[in-house]
Amino acid sequence: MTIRIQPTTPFNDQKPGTSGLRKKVKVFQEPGYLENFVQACFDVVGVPSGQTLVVGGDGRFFNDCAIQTILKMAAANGVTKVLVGQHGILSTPATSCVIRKYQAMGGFILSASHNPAGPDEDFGIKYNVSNGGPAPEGVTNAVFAQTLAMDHYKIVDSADIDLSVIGETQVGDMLVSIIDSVADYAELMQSLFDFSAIRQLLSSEFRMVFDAMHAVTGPYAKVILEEMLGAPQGTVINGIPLSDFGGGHPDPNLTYADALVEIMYGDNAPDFGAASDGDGDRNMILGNHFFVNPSDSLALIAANAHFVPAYAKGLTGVARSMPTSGAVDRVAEAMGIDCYETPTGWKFFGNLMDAGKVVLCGEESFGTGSNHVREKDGLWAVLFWLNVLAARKGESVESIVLHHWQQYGRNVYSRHDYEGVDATAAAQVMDHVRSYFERDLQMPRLANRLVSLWDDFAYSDPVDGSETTGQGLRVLFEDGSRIVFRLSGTGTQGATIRIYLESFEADSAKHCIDAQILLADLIAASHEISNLPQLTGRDEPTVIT
Ligand code: G16
Repeated sequence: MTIRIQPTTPFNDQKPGTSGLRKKVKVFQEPGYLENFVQACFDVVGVPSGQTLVVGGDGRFFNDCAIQTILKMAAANGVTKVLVGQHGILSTPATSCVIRKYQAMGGFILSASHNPAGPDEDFGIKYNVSNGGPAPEGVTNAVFAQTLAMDHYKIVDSADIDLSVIGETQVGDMLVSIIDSVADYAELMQSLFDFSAIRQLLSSEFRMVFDAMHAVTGPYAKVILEEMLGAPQGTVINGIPLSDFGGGHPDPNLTYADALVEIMYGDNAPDFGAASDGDGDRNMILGNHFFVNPSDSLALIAANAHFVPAYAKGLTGVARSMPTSGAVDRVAEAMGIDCYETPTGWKFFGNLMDAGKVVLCGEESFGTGSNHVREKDGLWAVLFWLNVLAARKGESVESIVLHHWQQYGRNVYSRHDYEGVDATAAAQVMDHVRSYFERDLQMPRLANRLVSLWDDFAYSDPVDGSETTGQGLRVLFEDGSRIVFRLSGTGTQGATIRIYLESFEADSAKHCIDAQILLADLIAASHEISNLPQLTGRDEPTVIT
């Protein structure tokens, strides 16, 4: 095996965002761009001898090319064995599952999640560590520093391998094992949930539809829902992964999952609808003419965990990202367990799960998961809901949510996204919020409420003591309401401003009122504090959740 030491020069824009490095495909196709990042990861994490690496992605355009390059670089960097999903396909939670099951050193996940795919769209890469979770900030910061100092990368000159055939082959001295993309993950799901109860539910009058949005979850959903659980053929729609996701935007929300929304809000709608995103870690849950807000979904999952075999013995604790509503906090309080508040990004849950402090985690951004892997997990959430629906025989999704609100009160919640905003204008919006509060020591009254605190959220990891600052501007009101302003860390074009709005409604007579109506005064206040309409020229959010 001949290792080629290829001279290179650094790129200065390889700082990983909320979840890895995401750029346009064209950027990744620049000579050395992918290679520099991969080499920086190997340089930082090191490659002890005898180690296994996992590589897979969501099947988007450039997935297979990137895998061939990574394999040649892994061989040159001394990796002993690589596990690759067949056709280069591994969902993000499945990658986490495989890393953990085979005690691999870590893995590369090739995905830009829900961002559109194709030659002119987005690509992404992130490194997950040996616990199966995204590399923590200490590692991603070190990788970024290393990318700024790159002068060479290592690669072997060998032919591309066939990713379509399950079996073993060699790249240089390194063994490559092409594995079934679904089997390990499906087996894990079977070990967590009451499959026979779900099978019974799916063979009854109950009707469901799962929209894989032409992204990675299709093959997983087909095997698990249709083959293992006996849901009728056709339950999974848009189930074939396409390299451009069929031209769609596989972000499971009310705007982009419009095909599913149409079915679930149409005549003769099914009882249950769900969708997952590009790489299979997000989920959206719908009932017949009913949307479950992701923050509520997390709270409901926690409150109903006793129905699910793997969680029936109780939860040690739960965690949510800061912008996620406090609905799960109320459940945790009632259960007498800890609830942690972390910055946005699944990587912040890893330490808490490894230390046994939390079992369930979730985010407002359609992410829910547990300590079964170290990523959020779209199909897991769908199976959790199905298990709960099977156990609470005959109850609809809507009735389960309304009962939950009756018991705990409703954390009325919404997120307003302003996508593709000019980056300078977005920075001005954030500055305007800061200066609004900095100009006066007195806390103002807004939306008929007294502001009790404003800050830029900072987090001190209770396990390793690491500090993370600048995680979102919070405006907290005396009555528990909140407005949070954050810039997204996952976009590739301009900036995305996210405004998170939350208030609490104890009166069940008001629980059915639309969140946008209940939050109208906070929405108006958010514009007043930030001057967003004037600074960005936008009257309406791009996406409302
Ligand atoms: C990623 C992260 C999540 C985060 C989400 C949104 O999800 O893993 O933790 O909540 O992005 O982040 P932002 O608000 O910075 O855009 P995914 O599904 O894109 O990998």
